[in-house]
Amino acid sequence: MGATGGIIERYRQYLPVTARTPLVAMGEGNTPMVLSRSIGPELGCKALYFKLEGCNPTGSFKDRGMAMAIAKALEKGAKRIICASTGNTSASAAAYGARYELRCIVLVPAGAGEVAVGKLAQAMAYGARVIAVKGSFDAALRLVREASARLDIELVNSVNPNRIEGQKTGAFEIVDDLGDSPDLLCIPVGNAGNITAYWKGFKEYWQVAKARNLPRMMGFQAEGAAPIVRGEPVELPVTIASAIRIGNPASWKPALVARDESNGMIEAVSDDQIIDAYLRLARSEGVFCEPASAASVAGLMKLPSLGVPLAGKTVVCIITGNGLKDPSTAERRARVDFEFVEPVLDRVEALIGAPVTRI
Ligand code: AN7
Repeated sequence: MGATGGIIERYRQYLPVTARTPLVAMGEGNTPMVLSRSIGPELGCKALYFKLEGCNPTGSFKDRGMAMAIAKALEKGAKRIICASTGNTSASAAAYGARYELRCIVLVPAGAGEVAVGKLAQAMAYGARVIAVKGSFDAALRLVREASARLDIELVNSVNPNRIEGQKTGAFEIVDDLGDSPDLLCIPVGNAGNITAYWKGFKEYWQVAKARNLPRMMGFQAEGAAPIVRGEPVELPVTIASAIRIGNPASWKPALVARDESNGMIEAVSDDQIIDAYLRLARSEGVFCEPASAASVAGLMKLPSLGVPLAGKTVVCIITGNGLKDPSTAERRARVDFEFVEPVLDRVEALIGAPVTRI
């Protein structure tokens, strides 16, 4: 693999790669599987892993699918790309657009707090044209679907099948690392592209006997933005996890297929449960993710109460995005005040000199 090798080169035999497909890459994929030291043992899991998708080049899992979508866009000679986004898709599209000289247009919901500041800053730094739609993500997605059909602009949302193709490589990596599928895969669900992609990946590896088993797909939506759980679109979705504040997921049907074929479930977690999991991940595992990503762990911690046994199970939680994307949530929710001190050793010692009794 080249120095910037990524998922296309590594998994090209499983991807829609032709002799004319450029090997788009900037180091996406091959993300760490970190063994849980606290939450997994407490739940009685045989092993719980966090797959750190925040280690991708723009800080989220979107880079896997974006690399593939950009490669196919270049192959067919596209000059412009467009997407709607709650933040991470726009950051990823903007980065690959910049690197491969595609003009990038992103439509984001305009309301305050709709998109985390780190993601907007990224998209703007990469030089994307950022247009704030006075409406929801769902309205923005409807607009870009219509605009890309009418204008000559490549749509790079996950309704583009190449996005799903790229993102399924996350499942391949898990099986390559573990030697088989886990018993359970826990994943946040927003527009539902990623749960669709992972299920496709697990099934494809199983079909070629790279895996003996298939996981149960456990998807989690935020309570105030849980259309799949409720069985109807949510007009005004609300949740602190802005990445998954989506009321009418584009991949609704394939997500139901993933759930049902795998004997899985799609359930809701409250914002309090998301924040508890978010802080627990940071404080007991050293994993700083964005709130939407913590929905996978919040969901896992809820499974015993839903009657799903975890004892002896191998579980993977997809940690979809880096915590630095959304610093204001940590600032507001961590509720830890600074302590101030005079620049004098005695004063510092008075604060921190007591022996440590527990770590
Ligand atoms: C961190 O960027 O939809 O269910 O426009 O950023 O595949 O949508 C982001 C989604 C989970 C949900 N975790 O994945 C967007 C966008 C993070 C995310 C999801 C998103 P899907």
